[in-house]
Amino acid sequence: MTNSASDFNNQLHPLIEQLAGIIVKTWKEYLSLSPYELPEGLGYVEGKLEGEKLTIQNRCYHTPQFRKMHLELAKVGKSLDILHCVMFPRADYPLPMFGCDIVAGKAGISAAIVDLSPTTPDKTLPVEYQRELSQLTPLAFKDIRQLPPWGDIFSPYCLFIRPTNAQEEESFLQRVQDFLTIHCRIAVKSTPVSSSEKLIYLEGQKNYCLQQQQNDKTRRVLEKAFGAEWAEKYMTNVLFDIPVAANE
Ligand code: 18B
Repeated sequence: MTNSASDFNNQLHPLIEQLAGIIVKTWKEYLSLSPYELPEGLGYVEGKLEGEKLTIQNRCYHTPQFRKMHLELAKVGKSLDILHCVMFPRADYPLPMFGCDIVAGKAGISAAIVDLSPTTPDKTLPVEYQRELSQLTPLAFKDIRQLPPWGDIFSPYCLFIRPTNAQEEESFLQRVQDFLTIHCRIAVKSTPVSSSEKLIYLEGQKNYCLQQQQNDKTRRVLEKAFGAEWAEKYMTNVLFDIPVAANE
């Protein structure tokens, strides 16, 4: 993939293009990136969803602090553009999960979500994160969306909206940039925990992935284009693969 997914024949929704650019730029600014190889054949994929072509492009890195940083851009014909991004910390770093999803349909963006989600058993964010996040300027959005039941993994700082105008789209971009910058700054200064404590964070990440795997809306899009078996494999191996202690 090139810098802002410009090798897609058709352009993606402008907010997705912009956010993809911001994510990669911020990663490069703060972190020391190495390429991460996705499972064979899953870097670029094409399928057919109800007669429309589904194209998926993945961009993936790892760093000393992060096992896998995944940015995915998907396009379903002319009707649906999706940005998906997750940063999986190495389990011996006591860090939350950064996650972001934008779903843009014909009528505009229906879902824009960003969070730094806890990986501790008490489901609270580390104090440095709470301090930084609580100092961000409060933003007003008209259409705040309700999280599904599996969304109990998200923090109180989770933002889940349907932007109602250009100003709100801009505010959402700003908030993702804020979350990402806070996360990268704290991550590069953090130090690894003991091997027994690591198991706790591993469990937290496992719970995050198992809950995200329950997102039927994501699954349905993938199933229609590629079939149930492929969708299951993609959700559990690429989107939300559960980390294994030995690989960390
Ligand atoms: N997701 N999303 O990433 N999802 O991956 N997404 C939808 O308006 C895809 C993440 C999240 O209300 C929708 O309702 C596809 C991450 C939540 O039940 C569609 C891919 C997070 C909802 C897709 C993808 C996340 C949601 C319906 C792979 C958060 C609402 C759009 C490229 C950190 C779920 C709508 C609900 C919705 C599809 C959240 C179509 C295919 C990382 C909470």
